[in-house]
Amino acid sequence: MRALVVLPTFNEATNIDEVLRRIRAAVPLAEVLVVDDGSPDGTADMAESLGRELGAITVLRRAQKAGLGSAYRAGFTDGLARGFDVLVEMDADLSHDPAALPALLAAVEHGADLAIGSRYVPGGSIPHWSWHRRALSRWGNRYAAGVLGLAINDSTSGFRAYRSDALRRFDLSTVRAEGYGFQIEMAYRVVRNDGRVVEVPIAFVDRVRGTSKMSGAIVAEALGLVTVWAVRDRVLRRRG
Ligand SMILES: Nc1nc2c(ncn2[C@@H]2O[C@H](COP(=O)(O)OP(=O)(O)O)[C@@H](O)[C@H]2O)c(=O)[nH]1
Ligand SMILES: [Mg+2]
Repeated sequence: MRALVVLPTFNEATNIDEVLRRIRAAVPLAEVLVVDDGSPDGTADMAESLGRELGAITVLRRAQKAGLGSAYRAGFTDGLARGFDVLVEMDADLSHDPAALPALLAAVEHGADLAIGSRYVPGGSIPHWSWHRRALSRWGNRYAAGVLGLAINDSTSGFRAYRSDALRRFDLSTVRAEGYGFQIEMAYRVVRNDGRVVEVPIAFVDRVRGTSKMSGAIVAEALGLVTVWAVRDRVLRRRG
């Protein structure tokens, strides 16, 4: 299966070299699409020059920072148009170990429509997190799964592989969320279109270099949207 790894970047100049080399080493046949939102630190130029050295790396340059969800929507639209069979989501900050890519791709090859790199299945872990960060993430996940009726332990994980045909069953441009909400919304759409989700254990490590772009507002967006979807879909079901 032809796979495209979509890598959104904003100011990842300290990580882009290592992450691209490790992706190439882990999955030599996969192509990479870096979606950069005008990083002032020159990430896009570095990615392009690495592309000339390593091959099969393209850079989608967007004018300004427009959010993670919007970067993935643009990257997936491009990957679907170019006919890739599998589209991969991963962070560029090395929190997601490229060595886990073969297991995610194998899960899709064996029939999953969405393979999620999961921290909350046996074998998964988050070695560096404090108990309160862990609790927020764990209970956020339980809340989303509970109200949306999703049998997924880690629907906020951003390390995952989609079968392209599963994404063709709905209109990507109608997916609205940006941060963790985007991950939940995409999983929810796949499930509601009869897609099969498989969770593959991963260890999620904190970034060592560069800074996080996530914020409390993004957590609030996710919780708010999950509640809105749950209420909306309950009302729609009741109306038949
Ligand atoms: N293109 C693009 N990439 C982004 C944006 N926000 C975050 N990213 C990238 O998305 C990935 C995850 O972001 P990060 O800040 O590490 O989030 P965290 O892991 O939840 O703290 C990283 O590769 C970021 O560079 C954005 O607005 N546009
Ligand atoms: Mg990160």
